[in-house]
Amino acid sequence: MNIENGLRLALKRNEFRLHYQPQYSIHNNTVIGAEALLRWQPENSPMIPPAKFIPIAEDNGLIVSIGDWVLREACRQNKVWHDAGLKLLVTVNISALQFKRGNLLESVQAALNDSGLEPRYLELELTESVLMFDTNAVINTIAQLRALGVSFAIDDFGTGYSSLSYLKRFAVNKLKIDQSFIRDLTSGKAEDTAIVKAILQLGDTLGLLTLAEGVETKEQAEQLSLLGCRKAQGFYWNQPLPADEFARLFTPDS
Ligand code: G
Ligand code: G
Ligand code: MN
Ligand code: NA
Repeated sequence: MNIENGLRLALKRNEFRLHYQPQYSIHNNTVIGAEALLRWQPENSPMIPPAKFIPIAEDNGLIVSIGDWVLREACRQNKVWHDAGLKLLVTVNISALQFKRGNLLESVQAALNDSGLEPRYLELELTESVLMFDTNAVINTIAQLRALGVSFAIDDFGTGYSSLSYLKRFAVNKLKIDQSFIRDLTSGKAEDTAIVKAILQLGDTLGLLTLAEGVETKEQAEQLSLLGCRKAQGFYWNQPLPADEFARLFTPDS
């Protein structure tokens, strides 16, 4: 079966899973959140990575119903963690088509209502592709969801074309510094340090939170801390983990 046909059946067959990458407060090394990352495990075949199937789902429109499932599952799981005393933010990646074709406001409201998760524990990650079209519709949807208490992050910040103008138009809460800037932070190249500093300062000035993505080494984490960056995620701490492994981070001896 090809990927497209398989994708059509995958929701019905319950073949999607979410993995969760912990997000840390750097200065005290505590987990403050979890980025939900979609995984597809077709029966009797190897896992298909998101880079292989998300672009196809975006092309054929399936990302709208898959995205609804992701929202519901992330909220459901986070409510379970909350009820167990783990009060974390869960962050969910949103595709442009979910704004365009789906009704994101209704989808998010349904996921929150049905799970019982408080809206302030859900954050939506938007990329430039979302922010690039139908500005007014996106601005309105963001405003309505913000009014509910849901927060927004710009993903992969610093890549793409006109990120700075977005900050004026879209009422987001957080900038996720793209991993490409973190990679060379400790290699002695002045440029990446300067860019990371500039993004952190921009966040401070505009009252936006900042989080560094793709931290892979202790040196990078320390350097970020010195630069005043307070939040981060990356392989240095953890890969994206299945929900049960994620929860075990908090009860290491079980
Ligand atoms: O873990 P990684 O290989 O998980 O993810 C690869 C890419 O797929 C990333 O760009 C990530 O943002 C995207 N991605 C992962 N999960 C989702 C999802 O639920 N929805 C959308 N739209 N993109 C996702
Ligand atoms: O596009 P987005 O930022 O949502 O995608 C996150 C992607 O980055 C996922 O594929 C995730 O697995 C990957 N990722 C997370 N931490 C690291 C890291 O430290 N290094 C690298 N190379 N990739 C990472
Ligand atoms: Mn992301
Ligand atoms: Na990113």
